[in-house]
Amino acid sequence: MLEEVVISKAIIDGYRDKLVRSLDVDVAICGGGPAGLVCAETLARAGKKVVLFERKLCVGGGMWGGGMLFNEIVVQSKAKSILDEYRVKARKYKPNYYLADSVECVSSLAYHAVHSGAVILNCVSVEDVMIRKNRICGVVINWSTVEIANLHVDPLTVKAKFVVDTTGHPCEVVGVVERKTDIRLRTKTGKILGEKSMWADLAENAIEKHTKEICPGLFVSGMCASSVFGSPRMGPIFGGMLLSGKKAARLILSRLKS
Ligand code: 48F
Repeated sequence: MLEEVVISKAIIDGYRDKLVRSLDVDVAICGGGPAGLVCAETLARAGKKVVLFERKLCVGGGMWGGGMLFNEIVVQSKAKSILDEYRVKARKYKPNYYLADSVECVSSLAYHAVHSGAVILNCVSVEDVMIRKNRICGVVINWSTVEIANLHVDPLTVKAKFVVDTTGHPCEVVGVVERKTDIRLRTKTGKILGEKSMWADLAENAIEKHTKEICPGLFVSGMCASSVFGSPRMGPIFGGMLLSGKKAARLILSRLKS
């Protein structure tokens, strides 16, 4: 016999466990697009305590829609090994151009992130950061439904040794730091430089360089790094996002070691 109340209690207990485990972590990742998912998986696989917050019901960000809803993505040779690592079938289109099914890509990145031990909390938005001694040391979260309904409900707070902004084009977490604090960002002006118009080659080459600690305790990765450093957008080529997620994880792993 199945009892509805037991089903309800199982769900509440299971979620409570994940939430409590996520209150004090090595790394809090804000945004579950391709960069955030790769970063989460790489850190979790290395044994780190990772939580990823995603505003929407589903992770994957801009990857599902490929280019203009044609659900195929392009990845250049440099990042093809990451598709292999996540067991995504990559089809060679021309030298240096691989095609992959965007649904297969998102599903595989998400599966591997959770399977490696990262906690993904969907429908949760990061609305602020926690700061001590001019260092970002956590994030402030709320249900996305509270945000969408514009309800006056106070948030909860998560402590993290490092925070990663992978919120994509709007670079929301860095935006909060810029708006609410005197902390100088490590850009030319100390402020967000803002995304430029399409130039895939330039943008894809720049994104790894711009994946870095933007201010103490806060890293930028993926399209967020491009926006913060004033790089062009690149459209539906995703190698840079995957490589950037890996690089952010590598940098944080070496910081956690030291
Ligand atoms: O936009 P998104 O896919 O970022 P990305 O990983 O990849 C960029 C590409 O998809 C594409 C591109 C490729 O060349 O240009 O745009 O850098 O994923 C960002 C995710 O963050 C979530 C948002 O819903 C999306 O799934 N997000 C944004 N703001 C918040 C957030 C927030 N404040 N709290 C939680 N999640």
